[in-house]
Amino acid sequence: MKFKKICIMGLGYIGLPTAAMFAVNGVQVVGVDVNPKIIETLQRGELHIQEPGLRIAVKAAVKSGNLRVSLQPEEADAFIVAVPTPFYEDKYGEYNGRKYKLADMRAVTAATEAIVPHLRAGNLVVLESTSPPRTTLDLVAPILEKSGLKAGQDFYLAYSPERVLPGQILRELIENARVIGGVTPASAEAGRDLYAVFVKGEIVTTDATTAEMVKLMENTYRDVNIAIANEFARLAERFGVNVWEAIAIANLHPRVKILRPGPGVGGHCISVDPWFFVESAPDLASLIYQSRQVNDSQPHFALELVRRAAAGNLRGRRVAALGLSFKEDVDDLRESPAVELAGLMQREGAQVKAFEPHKPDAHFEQFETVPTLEEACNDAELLVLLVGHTMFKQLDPRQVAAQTPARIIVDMRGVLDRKAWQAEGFVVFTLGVGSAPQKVE
Ligand code: SAJ
Repeated sequence: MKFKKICIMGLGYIGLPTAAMFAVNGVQVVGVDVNPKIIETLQRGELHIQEPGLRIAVKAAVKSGNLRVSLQPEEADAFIVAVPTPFYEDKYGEYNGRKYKLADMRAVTAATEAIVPHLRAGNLVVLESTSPPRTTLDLVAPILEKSGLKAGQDFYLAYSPERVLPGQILRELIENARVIGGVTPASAEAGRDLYAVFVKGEIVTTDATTAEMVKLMENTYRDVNIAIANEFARLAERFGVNVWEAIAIANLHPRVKILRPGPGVGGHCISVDPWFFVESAPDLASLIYQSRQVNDSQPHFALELVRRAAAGNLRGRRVAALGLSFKEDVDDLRESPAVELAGLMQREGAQVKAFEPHKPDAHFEQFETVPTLEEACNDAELLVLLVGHTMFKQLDPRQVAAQTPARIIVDMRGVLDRKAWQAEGFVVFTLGVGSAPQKVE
């Protein structure tokens, strides 16, 4: 199948780069978003999100004459839905005393409904948003069929999850393997033809529900793996062991790959997607539920380490919080455990000054933010490294010692060279590093 014109619903971290990719590869793209501010920003030639290489890609797409943005969809050969699927802040499900989060599918519903008046026989519709299993069949298909056309017969319908890593979206969009699940084999094939326009990685076709499950399984696997790393960190502290050393040695085993402990799991994928399984089958997903509990409670475990570093009491202590994003080298602060921990420290009575190098103008109600490292550190008593940004990994302890009166540093990411910092007079507390003596008494 050949696609001359497509409509992409949702111009966020996935929709916008995808729109740019199609446009620079010769497809006419109408990028649609319901937020007028986003449309205005893009029309001015500016971006509302930061992602390496995205500015250049969008510029090239606009210059090619193939990318237009609009508040409304219009007739096209294919429609891609790439809108957010967060969970409700105020609604929960419950199973056997376990409270679980519920997916908010309103954006998917609204975007799909907006397509209906423009849907024509022979069109392809692809859902990309991460969704609970069976969403394509049970939610999207019935809405689209209000057009009078039948999914799989009159139009093609497929699910193809985005699986790109924030910070590397453009490269991964092109190079990653892509899975396309059709409600019929012909729908999957139509999806393959569409994405083959720019995807260089392998394109695997399957059915829609399998593709939905694949996406959730990938992120759930990672969440469970990080949960066990976090539990190992807790155990290591109890036993007086350095978890980083222990994990590095365990990972030398050819069939072991333990991920990294940290102050918690954030972002809008790994900390969200496992809930889609729990919500869809709470009676079966108990390990997944338990892992979510471990990772969600990790900021509190990390707070305990800061408390210890402050000799048991944070009240009145001046704390420099280094990094706020949900992970290293990105500017995304959504669902960030660093933000949560900074808030927890402030709530414990500390005077927190937080610095996020990738968003120096970030603002929060719960604690103070400052635009430079110097301002965060110049009167601090405690430095707490929350995010393993390259910039922080490269800090020279001697230079930092000259900029701050603090001589205590807490490393939540296991990225600082403990000996080098100790040599400059710092007392170093690292998450997952126990202090119990390791010799026979
Ligand atoms: N984290 C750890 N320890 C680790 C790895 C990560 O604590 O060893 C934390 C990070 O600090 C962060 C969170 O987990 O707070 C998530 O970070 P991430 O790098 O694991 O994942 P995301 O959310 O940036 O992107 C993931 C990716 N999924 C997988 O690697 C299986 C990406 O490929 C997906 O496209 C993305 O989710 C998504 O959109 O679903």
